[in-house]
Amino acid sequence: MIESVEREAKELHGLAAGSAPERADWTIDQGWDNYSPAEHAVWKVLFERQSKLLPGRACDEFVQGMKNLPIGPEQIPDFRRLSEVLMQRTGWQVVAVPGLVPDEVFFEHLANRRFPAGQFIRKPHELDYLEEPDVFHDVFGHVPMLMNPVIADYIQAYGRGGLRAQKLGVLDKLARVYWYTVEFGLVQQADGVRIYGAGIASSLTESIFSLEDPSPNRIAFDLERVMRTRYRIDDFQESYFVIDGLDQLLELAHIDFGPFYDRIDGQVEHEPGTVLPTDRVISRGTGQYHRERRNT
Ligand code: HBI
Ligand code: FE
Repeated sequence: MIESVEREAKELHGLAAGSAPERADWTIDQGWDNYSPAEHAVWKVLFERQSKLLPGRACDEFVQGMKNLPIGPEQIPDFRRLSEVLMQRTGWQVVAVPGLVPDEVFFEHLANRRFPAGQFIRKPHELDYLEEPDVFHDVFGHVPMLMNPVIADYIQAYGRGGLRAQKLGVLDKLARVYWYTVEFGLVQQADGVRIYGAGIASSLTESIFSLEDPSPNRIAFDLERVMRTRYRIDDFQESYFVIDGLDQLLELAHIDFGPFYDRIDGQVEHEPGTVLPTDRVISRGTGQYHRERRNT
């Protein structure tokens, strides 16, 4: 997946290999006035069903961030208004892109505290299906967390780290850290394990699966362990990694990943569902969900 993002991004947006998008940074105008009532209605369906699910499941920081943003059920949010609020809180902006963008374009935006958000919204018949990130995933899932100063710094560090990891040829390792934190991370709170990953927070089915289903493993986050663990892009995760609190990401934003890349170079990689003797297991999954999927 990683190697092919540039080609994939161009294919998805009808650009011939070798041709360039209108702007070099792939941004487009959100064109907020052009969303149709039907598109706002899709947002409303998604917003309402997620808002009903997330109390007691999303972490406190997510709920707090959402509360302080101009995001509501009636309309697809206007990126200009989101950016005004975000800029004051954490110095971030939201910019519109057509969907997936090439890795280095993505990293360059993050390194400059610009969050590229898909401009389009999924069609009514594909509410639970996404080939690339749309405005619901990006805005509902990611933007509330960007109101938190720790996440704000962590995602910027990921952008900088991505540009470096590309040069070192270890992007696959770094991408796993992003995947298992920013996209599919869980966090231990005083009152239980909660969601902070945007891929979960923006998904009806995975919000429930990740926390309540007996099938997946829930394992304490460990950087080296996660760097060595493959992930699934086409289905629920087989393992979720749980941080002790968002401050754990603060450390990750500041440490040098270089020695970790050196240490794991050439070591075996772990399958998504593997549990290791060295893992601190929070709940060991039955694996039933993915076993049944493989058998049908
Ligand atoms: N583009 N819009 C968008 N959103 C992403 O999350 C994204 C991307 N391009 C590349 C990418 N993610 C990943 O392949 C990197 O994080 C490794
Ligand atoms: Fe995402």
